Amino acid sequence: MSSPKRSRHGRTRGLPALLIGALTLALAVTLTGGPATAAQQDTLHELAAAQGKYFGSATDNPELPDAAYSAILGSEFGQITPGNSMKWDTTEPVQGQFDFAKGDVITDFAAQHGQTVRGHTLVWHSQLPGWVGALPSARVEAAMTRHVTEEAAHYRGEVTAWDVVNEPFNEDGTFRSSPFYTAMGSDYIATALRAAHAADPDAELYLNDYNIEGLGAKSDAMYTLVKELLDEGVPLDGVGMQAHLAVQYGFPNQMRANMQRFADLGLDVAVTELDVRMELPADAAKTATQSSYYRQVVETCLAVERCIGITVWDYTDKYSWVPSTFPGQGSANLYDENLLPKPAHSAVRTALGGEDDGGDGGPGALKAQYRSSDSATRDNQIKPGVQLVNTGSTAVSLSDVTVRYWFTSENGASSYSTWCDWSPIGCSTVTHRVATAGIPKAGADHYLEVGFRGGSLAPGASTGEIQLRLNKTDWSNFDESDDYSHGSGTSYADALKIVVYVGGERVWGIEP
Ligand code: 9MR
Repeated sequence: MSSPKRSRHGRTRGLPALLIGALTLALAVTLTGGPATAAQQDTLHELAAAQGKYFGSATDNPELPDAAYSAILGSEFGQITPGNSMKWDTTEPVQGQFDFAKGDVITDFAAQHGQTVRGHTLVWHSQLPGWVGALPSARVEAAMTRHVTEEAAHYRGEVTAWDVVNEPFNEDGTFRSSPFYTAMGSDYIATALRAAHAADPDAELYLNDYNIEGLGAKSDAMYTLVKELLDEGVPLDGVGMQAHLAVQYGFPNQMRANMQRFADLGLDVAVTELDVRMELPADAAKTATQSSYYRQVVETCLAVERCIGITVWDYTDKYSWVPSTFPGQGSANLYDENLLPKPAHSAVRTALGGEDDGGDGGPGALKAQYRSSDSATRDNQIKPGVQLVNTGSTAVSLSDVTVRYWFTSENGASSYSTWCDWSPIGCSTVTHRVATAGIPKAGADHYLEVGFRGGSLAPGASTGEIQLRLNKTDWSNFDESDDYSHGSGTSYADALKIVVYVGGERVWGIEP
């Protein structure tokens, strides 16, 4: 059996600076480069990697064009699993006609972002093309072996681990019926593992199932099976515990002891599909339970040496499988539908040894509202109106807060004048400057950064509008129509493209 692969360590992600400015009401700022750097916050994967584990996420091809989504996927996670694109119905929809195009998009994304890939899945009763079920029993083994061989060979060197067989058991621990079980009995599992090993001897080979996280009939069945496979010398490296948890069903029974008994057989264990759903609407109690479940899963994996890592079954509620499968349930993921970290994210961070990121609705729960005070998109000034609202339950110290409005400079001078024209909190308390984006993005090569010299925003309170204005020092024109943060609304509304940071950590909005 090969040794577990550890994903790489040490990537860092630039995060915005906390600015303590001494800027006057109207100040020309000459650009000298990128923004100052603040203390860098480790990603979930970096925190996990420091403990010898990986932290990953499922993803799916239709989600990748969502730039804000893929930016987080590519930076926060060290491992990805394709949610659908390596399944049999996608990869061999017609017998003998293999199509790896969608899965290749996922492995390419991983390669570009220095991530490992868990392959999911070679043999499963679900998402099987109709032709497999229609085969005479005598031809199923050859078809299965061919499928496993072709796919594992195709991804050799690109997939570090395979869920070779997915969900082989019923809840009571009996074998689940499938064309494979019907044709071969439980021997299909050993046959599939041997075929995968022959096709990719370096891949870690897993059996993967749900409701095997705790001690119980189903995990007992998995335990008995893997022990037999190991005794027979069948190539098997690990057990994947999906961990689709729900606050209403309780935390798995003795998860640590259960994980440890598999580890004691010499197997790796991975948490492969973690999410924690709840009956909607979410409330404080359910949210707290959810955070606790996420935290306990992380603590369990950290406590079991052979637990090699955790994969969440996508990281955002925006792309969760839950609402369509369990009507009335949802909010299962670490980030909300606006890609903002939820309390569970803080729970995972702190369990991994990181600092609390303020995603607990406590200090730092701010939102930005915006209106355009300027109907002319092609003149020499940009006039955003911005206000901040404290949506949390604790006061926020404004001197910790920065706000960014992204725009493009077009041609002309590279120095700017920035202005606060009016605000009920007093422009003398508001700082402002223009800086170049560290990595220029479409619609965003510069940003106006607003800060505060002091003051505090009580729960529920708003700063009231801050009327901002900027121009290039040569007064050449802008074209605001393609500016990332620009909007045409003339009354204040929540604005996700205005990004708010507390202590350098993003608490609202989506970066370009
Ligand atoms: O996330 C997947 C979803 O997009 C598919 O519609 C669904 C179809 O069964 O499969 C989901 O992923 C499943 C995974 O492959 C195996 N474990 C359960 C996951 C959630 O259903």
